[in-house]
Amino acid sequence: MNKLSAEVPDSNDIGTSVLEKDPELKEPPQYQVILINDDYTPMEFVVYVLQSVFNHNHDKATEIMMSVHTKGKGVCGIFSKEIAEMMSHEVNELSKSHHHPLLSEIEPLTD
Ligand code: TYC
Repeated sequence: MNKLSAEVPDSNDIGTSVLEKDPELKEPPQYQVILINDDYTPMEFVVYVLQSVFNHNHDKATEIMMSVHTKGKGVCGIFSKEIAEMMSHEVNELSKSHHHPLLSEIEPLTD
């Protein structure tokens, strides 16, 4: 096979990427961990959770907390399904152990 022909796709390859052809080569699905607003959890506790669970710095944690506070929901991070489930569970348990109603959930990321 010469150099040129190697660069020309077969006719049945046109319009089909490698990722579309073989499901085993697809990127794993990603999940968003969503924080939900409530009227009772102290703002500082939400900032603490965002720093300790998601490793956000104080400024970023405050920005996410204020966005959730004003909009009702917000994204804390994007992970594989297993990691997102673990992070969300950690938030919910931490919140429960401090007797706050703060809740998170996971949502598949659609692109
Ligand atoms: N709304 C809460 C308050 O006014 C703060 C808060 C922010 C609670 C984000 C939950 O996910 C949350 N104290």
